[in-house]
Amino acid sequence: MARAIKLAEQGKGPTAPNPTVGAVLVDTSEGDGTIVAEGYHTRYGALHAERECLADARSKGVDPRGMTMYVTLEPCNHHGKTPPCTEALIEAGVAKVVVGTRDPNPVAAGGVEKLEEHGIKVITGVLEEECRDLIADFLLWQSSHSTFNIIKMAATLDGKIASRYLRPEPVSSPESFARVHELRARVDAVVVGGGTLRADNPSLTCRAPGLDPDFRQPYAVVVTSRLPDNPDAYTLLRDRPEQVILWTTEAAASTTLADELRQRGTSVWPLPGGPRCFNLSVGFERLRYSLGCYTTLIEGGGRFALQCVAHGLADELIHFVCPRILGDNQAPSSYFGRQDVTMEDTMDFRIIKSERTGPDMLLTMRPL
Ligand code: AOF
Ligand code: ZN
Repeated sequence: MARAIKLAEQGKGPTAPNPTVGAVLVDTSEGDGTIVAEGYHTRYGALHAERECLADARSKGVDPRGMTMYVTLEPCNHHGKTPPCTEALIEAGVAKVVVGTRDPNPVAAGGVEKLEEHGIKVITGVLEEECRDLIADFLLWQSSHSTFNIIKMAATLDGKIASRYLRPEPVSSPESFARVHELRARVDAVVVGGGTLRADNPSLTCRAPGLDPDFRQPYAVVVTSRLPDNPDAYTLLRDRPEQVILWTTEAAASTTLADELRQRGTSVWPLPGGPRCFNLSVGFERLRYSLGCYTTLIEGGGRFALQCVAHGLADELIHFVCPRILGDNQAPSSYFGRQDVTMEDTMDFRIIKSERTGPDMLLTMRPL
């Protein structure tokens, strides 16, 4: 199942809003068995993991009859964009199916019962928590149709994301940077606060190697009560104005400056609430409904990130811990903006993955 999860992770991004699913076929005729075929759901509308895995078996001349399939999600039992996976498994003569977690989509569910009716042995709930973590975006989508928002942070050991001079200097290692670009390749929008625009003048593009020729860069969203009156000074607004969305106050959105920015192709969206208390969920909803965004990457700064967490808008935290100490309390922290809080008021997370990226540590977390 762990291997099936690894395979599934490769589909993150292009499968949205479908789940990422992985499957392996195991020949158990000897010992604990060996993996003889693999597959995963590669993109929305494509073959499901089980059918990919069976096709892999066929291409290798492997007969799945009597074998065991491990699949991270309950095989579907419906005619969607593809025919039911249950039918493929029954026809192939698979003897046993091990399922990570049940499908929360009522339309597709029921695969377990269907397989059992056809005499296939089914075991469910293997590495269930990991399999549910794998599809947290799909679970959210099924329950609320909201965007899945990931906060990315890179901070020193003392939690600093820049020096007090706010220069665009790297905090994390080149290996961590490479991971950020992989992340940007699989999200639909990158969201930053106005401070980050002004301090870093970022491009917010994905520059991962080996991008498809038709790769579309994620939209860039900047949240600011002060609209930029010198757009040519900013890489984003100069190079790809039509992919930039400015979230601002209702007052700022109805100025001539806003209209000038719109004439250059940039979108200016008013958000209810004032500066520092924007109703951000209105913006995320509009990203979803107007632009078809499923996943967003929030890339700072610390005040904006805290607002997102405080409003329950952060679904995942990706935090690079860089083994360096700045030691200056005037330098901005990864999360700030609250006052009068005690340890009873912390916002708490669960670490679902920890790994090394060069000299740094990368923690992936979900809100508790
Ligand atoms: C599986 N294996 O690999 C996936 C499943 O429109 P369709 O035909 O692609 O069906 C999408 C639904 O099927 C999706 O909402 C989810 O319930 C299930 N996804 N099921 O057996 C897979 N991706
Ligand atoms: Zn299926």
